[in-house]
Amino acid sequence: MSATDSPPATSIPKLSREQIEAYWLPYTGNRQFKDDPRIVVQADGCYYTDDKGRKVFDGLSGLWTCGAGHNRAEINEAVSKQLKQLDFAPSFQYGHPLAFELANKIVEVMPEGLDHVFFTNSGSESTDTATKIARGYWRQRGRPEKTRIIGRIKGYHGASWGAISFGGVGANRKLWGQGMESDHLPHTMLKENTFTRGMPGHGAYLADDLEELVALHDASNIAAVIVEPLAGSAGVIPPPEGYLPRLRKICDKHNILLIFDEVITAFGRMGAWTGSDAFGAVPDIIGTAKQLTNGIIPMGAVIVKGEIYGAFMDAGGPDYAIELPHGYTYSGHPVACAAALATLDILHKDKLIERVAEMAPVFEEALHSLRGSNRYILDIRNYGLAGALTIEHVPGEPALRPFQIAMKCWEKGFYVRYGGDTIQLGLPFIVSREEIDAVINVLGESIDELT
Ligand code: PXG
Repeated sequence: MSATDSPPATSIPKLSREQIEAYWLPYTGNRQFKDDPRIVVQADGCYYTDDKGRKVFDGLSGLWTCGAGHNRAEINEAVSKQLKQLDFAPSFQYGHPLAFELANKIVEVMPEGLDHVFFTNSGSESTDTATKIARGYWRQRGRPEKTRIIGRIKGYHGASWGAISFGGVGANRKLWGQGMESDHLPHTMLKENTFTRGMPGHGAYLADDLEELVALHDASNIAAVIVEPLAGSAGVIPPPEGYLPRLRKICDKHNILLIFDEVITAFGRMGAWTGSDAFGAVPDIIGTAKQLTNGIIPMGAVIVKGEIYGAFMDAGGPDYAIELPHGYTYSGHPVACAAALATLDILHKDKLIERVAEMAPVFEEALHSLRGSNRYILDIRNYGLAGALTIEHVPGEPALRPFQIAMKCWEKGFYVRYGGDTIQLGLPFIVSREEIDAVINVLGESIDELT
């Protein structure tokens, strides 16, 4: 892999306690962190360098973002070239060439029929946009009462008011309550599926719960169902075989739009361009972010079927009128477009989607080798280059052991994600067999060291 040389990390001054205090970190235990900060100062390939000069393996590709590896020369060059060419362009009422080029390149790798792209800056904005488009679609089609969004328990769709409502993470609602009308399908983690490799065999029937929710709310009040094809931050929950096609069928039967939140699954992590491709079901709307720019510039994209785009155009009034009163100052930012184009180019040129598919069985074998030999592992799940362990709770403290395990890994030079009662891995697409073995060994050792 070619990477540009990066400057030495030694020139970075150490942060004082006061400097550490001013920053309120997101989704972080700030008090613990500030007592024992974990600071990274440099990244290259599959590795970070921390402020003590240690090399740390990146076991989550940043935050599921940097599959092509850090410090990719092609992306860096595209970004710096773009900064000199056109550093910003207004996206309301004006355009620039890269946004059109990127929209076309994205459509090329999306399932057939999803052929219009709306740009956002994050996963939260993508799911907000997708659900707003779904509600707006029904209004434009003369069905204004179709407003409710059905999510799934354990689903994570971001931090916006909408996403904490149709998302299924209790902790996100504890402080803020429910922001919009929604309801939830059951999650698909079943006892009989524990330690399944890849897609579990049981649970397609759980899609039928949508029929129950239709009976409760009536389809006339439901705009859309939103699910992650593979639930990521809940702890890597691959869909049961047949589940997503069944959900698609029930949505069709009741005229409910189906949205896939592909913020983690799009652009390669599943060993396919999308989760839709990997799992054999085509939604009406796909939301993406993260891997689109290899994480280096914030950007997301929402891709919709022509029929949905058409509904807004048909109902748009005079042709100078705005059909969708929605957008962001930084939608289609030229520098983000340059980063995304270079990223897609790398994914194609280096055959990274194929590489994920090739390395997935190696990762699966290594991850599942932890079964039995280590205490506290209640389940192991994986698909593509995503995997997770469920860790037995300390009574009343489900998140304690995963935190302790991740800290031990960090001390040993490995960054893994801890969340709830899970440990998650989202390996870089360029990971080697040796690196897979190394991260799994360290994970096993760290679990064994727990008291
Ligand atoms: N949808 C999905 C499926 C996500 O995973 C979002 C939306 C929100 O994206 P933004 O860009 O607004 O943060 C996410 C974000 C983890 C982890 O460890 C997952 C996310 C973020 C940070 C950590 O699993 N997902």
